[in-house]
Amino acid sequence: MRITDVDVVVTCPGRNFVTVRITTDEGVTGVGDATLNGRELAVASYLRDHLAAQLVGRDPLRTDDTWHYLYRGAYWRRGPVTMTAIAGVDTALWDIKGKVAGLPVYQLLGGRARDGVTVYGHASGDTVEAAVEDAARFLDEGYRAVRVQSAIPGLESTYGIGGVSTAGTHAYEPADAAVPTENVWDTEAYLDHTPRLFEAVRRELGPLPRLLHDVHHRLTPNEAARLGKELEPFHLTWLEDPVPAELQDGYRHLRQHTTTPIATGEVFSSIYDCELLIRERLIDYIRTTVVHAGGITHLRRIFDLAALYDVRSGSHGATDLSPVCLAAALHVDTAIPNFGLQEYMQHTPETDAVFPHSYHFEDGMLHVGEEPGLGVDIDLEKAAEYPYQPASLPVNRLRDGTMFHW
Ligand code: CS2
Ligand code: MG
Repeated sequence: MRITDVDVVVTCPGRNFVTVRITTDEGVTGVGDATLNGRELAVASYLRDHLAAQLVGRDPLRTDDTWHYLYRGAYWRRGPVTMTAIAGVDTALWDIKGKVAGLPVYQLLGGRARDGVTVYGHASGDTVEAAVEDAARFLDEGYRAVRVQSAIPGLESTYGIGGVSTAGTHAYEPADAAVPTENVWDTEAYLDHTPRLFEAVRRELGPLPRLLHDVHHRLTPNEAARLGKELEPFHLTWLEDPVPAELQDGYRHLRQHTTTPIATGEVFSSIYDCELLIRERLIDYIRTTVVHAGGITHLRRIFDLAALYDVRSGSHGATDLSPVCLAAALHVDTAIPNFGLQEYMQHTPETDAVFPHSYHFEDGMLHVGEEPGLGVDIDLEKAAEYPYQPASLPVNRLRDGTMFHW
């Protein structure tokens, strides 16, 4: 069997997605997500202009050799653009492998290790009361875990609150989408408010629901240690991205001061970005994803390393990761021994129509389909109805205008 065509489809059903579609000489096709929010065209060009010609003629079943061919062959290794491009190709090849084998991909990854994939939803609110109410709604819908974010008094906008599309992710304002909107941030206001949010959530919802919170890279290690300590009475399942992840030494300080579980990794693109955090048990959950960490081939290596150190998976699953990524993630989540949680922000109906899939939500869990491959595809006609729209994520400044972390 040989690869004959590598197509890169950019479509924007409410937000941009990049999909790799690989065709073989025996007519088998596979799809892979290659979306990098706000930098989509960089990945599309990497695939179209630098990888496609190298892939035609290759044996699609040689997934490991192809992965190393693209990783070692790039010379300029790692980074989100390179690893997202490799991820798109790798995921499409695993889809083909499953179809050729006549098995759902999780069967090729060790078989079913659990009945379903426990997910968490995103509760939020402009006030603490609204956030508590929203969290209760998710629990009523059967979710067994919920992330809770609320607006910060005195701040016009806060990550994860308001200004979001119906899909619950970051709305694009087409008028100025090419230029990021600027938000204002105040760390002290956030640190003062957040313990009160979780005090209210636990008072109203009780001690059992699994609660998560995303700091979104905005604290120093000492500020994060303070927040972690103040949240200890509320027993979070995880505090996410407490500090920017470049200087990982900061996690040692954090770990010395709080038992609040830590999750990070959605911005990581390789095992080398998280090896120290895992090996020193500085985190409890690793959030790397199929689409941004080199595909199924590399992600399973990260999770296998994590399993050695009792670190569990907690893959990112915002709506800027397409249903193709989510379907692939669910196959990995279904098979690995150290599964923790899977993020699940529901895509819009338009997105689901562009990416027909067989996974489904039931009883607080997502369940993969049993058909050969990943159980997801791209409807090329529908995708063509939604041309690319320039879009970028917001940026953050402090009240004095200092450029900060978004
Ligand atoms: C967030 C994401 O879901 C999360 O945990 O960190 O929504 C993140 O902001 C976006 O995926 C960025 O594109
Ligand atoms: Mg996050």
